[in-house]
Amino acid sequence: MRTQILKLLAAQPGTFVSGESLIKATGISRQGVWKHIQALIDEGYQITSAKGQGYCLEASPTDLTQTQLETIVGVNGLLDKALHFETIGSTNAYLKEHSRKLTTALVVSDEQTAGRGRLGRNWESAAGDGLWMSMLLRPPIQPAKASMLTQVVAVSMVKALQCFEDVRVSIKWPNDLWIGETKLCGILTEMAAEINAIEYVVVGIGVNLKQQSFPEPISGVATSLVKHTQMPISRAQIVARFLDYFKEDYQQFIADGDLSGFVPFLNENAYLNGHQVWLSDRPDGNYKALGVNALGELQVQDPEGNIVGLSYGEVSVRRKDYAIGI
Ligand code: BTX
Repeated sequence: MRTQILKLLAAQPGTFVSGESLIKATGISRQGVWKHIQALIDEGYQITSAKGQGYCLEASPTDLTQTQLETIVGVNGLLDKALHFETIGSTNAYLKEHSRKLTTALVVSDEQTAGRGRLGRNWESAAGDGLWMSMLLRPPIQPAKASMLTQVVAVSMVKALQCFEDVRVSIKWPNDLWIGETKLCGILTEMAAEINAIEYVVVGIGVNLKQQSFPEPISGVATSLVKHTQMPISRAQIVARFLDYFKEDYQQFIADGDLSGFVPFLNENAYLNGHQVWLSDRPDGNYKALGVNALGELQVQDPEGNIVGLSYGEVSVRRKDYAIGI
C-alpha cells in the first residue's frame, strides 16, 4: 500500500496530489493514507502536505544519514547499533575488527575501497552507487548451520526488493541475486566460531542500485536496479524494508534450526532450478539443478539420474545455457 501511494506521488513529482485521489486509488481511509505518508517521511522522503491540496513528493532520499539509519534500526529492534560511513575499506572487515566492542550491529557505507566477495574476490562498491552493508549477528546455532544465513538474507532481500513491482529478482544459489541473466547483489557470510559455538557471524550484502555501467571484467554480467525500474530508489527504504523482513525471517530460522520454512520461497524464486548446470569440480558432467533443500544444499541430478546435494562453498555453479555466469 505504501508503495502504491509512493508510486502515485512519484508519478507527479513536485506537484500536489489530492488526498481524495489517494483515498480513491488505494481504497483506504484518510487516516490510513496519512499513516503511510508519515511512514514514507520516516524513510527519508520529503513530502509536504497542504490543506485542500494534498501531498507533494519534493525529494526522494538520495543519501542515508547516521540519524536515519539509527531510526530505522531502532524502530526495527533486531540489532543494537547502527553505523553509517561515507567511506570504509569493507563493511564486513569493519565489523570483524570491532566485533569485541559490539553485540549486534548494522554498518552501511556510501563507498567501499576494498569491498570483498568470496575467496578474497573484489566487490566493486563505488561511492553512492549501491547499498553496501553488513550485519553483525550472534545466532544461537551450531557453526555448521551459519552458511544457511546467506539464504535467509537472500530471501529477505528478495522480499524487500519486491516493492519494485516492475523488477523480478531471483536467487542464484548460494549467494547472489540476479535480474534476468545479470548479477544485482552478492552476499558474503563470514564467521568466527569454536567447534561447538558461534562467536559471531557477519553477513555482508552488496546491492547495485544506480550504476549506468560497470568496469571490465564485470561489465557484461553486473546490473543495477536503476536499469530495470521506473520507481524512485531509496537506500533508506530498502534497508528499512529488508530489516523488517529479516527480523521475522531470522527469528523463524533460529526457531526452526534449518531452512524448512524457506524452501518453497527459495525454490519459487530460484535462478538455477530446472536448468542444466556447470559444476566447477565436475566440468564434464551433465547435471540438472532440481532445487534447494532444508539444509540449504542445492540438489542436482547427475548423468546417471542420481540426486546429489551440493553444499555451500563446495563448488561453483552456473547455468549451461548462459556461459558467462560468475
Ligand atoms: P562473489 O565471490 O560471489 O562474487 C564476486 C564476483 O562478482 C567478482 O569476482 C566479480 O566477478 C563480480 N563482481 C564484483 N563486483 C560486482 C558488483 N558490484 N556487481 C556484480 N558483480 C560484481 C559476492 O561474492 C559477495 C559480495 C558481497 C559484497 C558485500 S558489500 C558489503 C560487504 N562488505 C564487503 O566487503 N563485502 C560485502
